[in-house]
Amino acid sequence: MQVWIVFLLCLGGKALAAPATEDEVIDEVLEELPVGSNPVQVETGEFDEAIEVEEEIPSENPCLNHHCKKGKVCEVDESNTPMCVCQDPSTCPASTAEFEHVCGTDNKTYDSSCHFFATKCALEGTKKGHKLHLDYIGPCKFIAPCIDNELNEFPLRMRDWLKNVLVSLYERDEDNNMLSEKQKLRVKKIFENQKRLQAGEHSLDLLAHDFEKNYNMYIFPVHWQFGQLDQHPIDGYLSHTELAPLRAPLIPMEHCTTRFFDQCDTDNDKYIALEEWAGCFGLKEQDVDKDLVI
Ligand SMILES: [Ca+2]
Ligand SMILES: [Ca+2]
Repeated sequence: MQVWIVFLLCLGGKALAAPATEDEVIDEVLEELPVGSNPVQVETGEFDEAIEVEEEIPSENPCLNHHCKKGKVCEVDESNTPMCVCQDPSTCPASTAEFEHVCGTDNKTYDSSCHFFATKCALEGTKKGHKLHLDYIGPCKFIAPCIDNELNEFPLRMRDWLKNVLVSLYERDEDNNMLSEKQKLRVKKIFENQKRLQAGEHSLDLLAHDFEKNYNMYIFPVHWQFGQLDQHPIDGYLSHTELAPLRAPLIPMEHCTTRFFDQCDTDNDKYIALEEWAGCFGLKEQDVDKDLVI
């Protein structure tokens, strides 16, 4: 989660920018997204702490330690066994501001992501439910069509942005351990490179030129981002849900987002494989390296 917060804070930059005032707002909303945190980690953490107190305070509610995915809540059956059932949308807290609304792929505005996931859960097993995804954060609005020229510009800015996000993570990451030692070494090389294009607004020509000249600098950031998203499960493919933390806040600001990620999926199987992802960002086939993702 922390990574994502920092990641989105970087959205405050010029390229791929969110208005500064929206940054915190997006962070808050993003916490509600299904794939921003790793439930396995959360459960492990809770378990560690529970070891000492377990005998003194026996858990009477079996739901206390029973994790349900977004849109579901825990209930116990007659034999006191916990199970996850669809949440009634009317039990979701009412939104207090417009930024809490989300737009579904059905082009309907939902009051909050809680309302969205509860609605999706009720449609589970149906074709409609299968097709319904959280499209973006904020109420549904008109998004201008992305024309070919704009589509070509998108990866240029996005790639530069990924590199800058990673460098700023490295700069701030003295004790946070958001990057592994191995990752730090890789980013250190980028950080210390005198020829590095500093974060800021650059012309598309300059970005294109830098990519050509300093191509190697971009290889790791593109892989790193893939690894950040490929979490549920870690299988070398990004589902729509896995892509959501990146896609959902970006769409209202960058109208080419949807088209860009759609065309990444070259074999049209609804998943973006590492090879497809790397190709989308202009990496050469021989530079796709699964080991860089971990
Ligand atoms: Ca995956
Ligand atoms: Ca694919």
